[in-house]
Amino acid sequence: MSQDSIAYVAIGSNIAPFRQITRCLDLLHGIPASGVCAESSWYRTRPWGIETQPDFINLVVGLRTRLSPLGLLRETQGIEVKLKRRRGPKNGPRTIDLDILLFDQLILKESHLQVPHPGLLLRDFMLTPLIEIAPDAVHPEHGLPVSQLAGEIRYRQIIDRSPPAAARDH
Ligand code: PH2
Ligand code: MG
Ligand code: MG
Repeated sequence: MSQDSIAYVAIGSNIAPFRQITRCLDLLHGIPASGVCAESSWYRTRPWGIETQPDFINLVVGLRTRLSPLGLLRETQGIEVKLKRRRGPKNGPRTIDLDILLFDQLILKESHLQVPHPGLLLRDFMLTPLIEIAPDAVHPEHGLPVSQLAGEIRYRQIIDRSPPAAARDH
């Protein structure tokens, strides 16, 4: 299966996050021509952007896929729709948010899809779970493994790292 691509997708939720992320992972396992090959710990994180909203749960999954980047984007957007994501204020509360962080070594600067994700190196809630599951993944714009780029982090939102059961909604 040498034509497979490897993509890393960030997941975030701060509305019933335990339930939403559990359902989201089920749906990610069902994406056609793809398979989940890695899943990070679940991180409890302080909200970035708008601070007066509940804490988030963030994690990153690795996918092996034969889809194109746009094909994968359509699938992740389909999952957001299924999980009743409503477009609210930018950086505001959300039932689910799926962001493609890396797709092989591709660099895409489309208005609707930018890869690597422009926030990847700045936000610990994207970079830290990625380093956990794929320390050797190379960031195509820096030409370095992500494990060597932690010094780029500007926003430190992680409170702790918990097993899924400890992140259960109250
Ligand atoms: N996502 C945002 C805005 N702020 N804060 C945290 N902690 N985690 C997120 O995933 C997040 C955020 C916009 O997508
Ligand atoms: Mg996002
Ligand atoms: Mg998004």
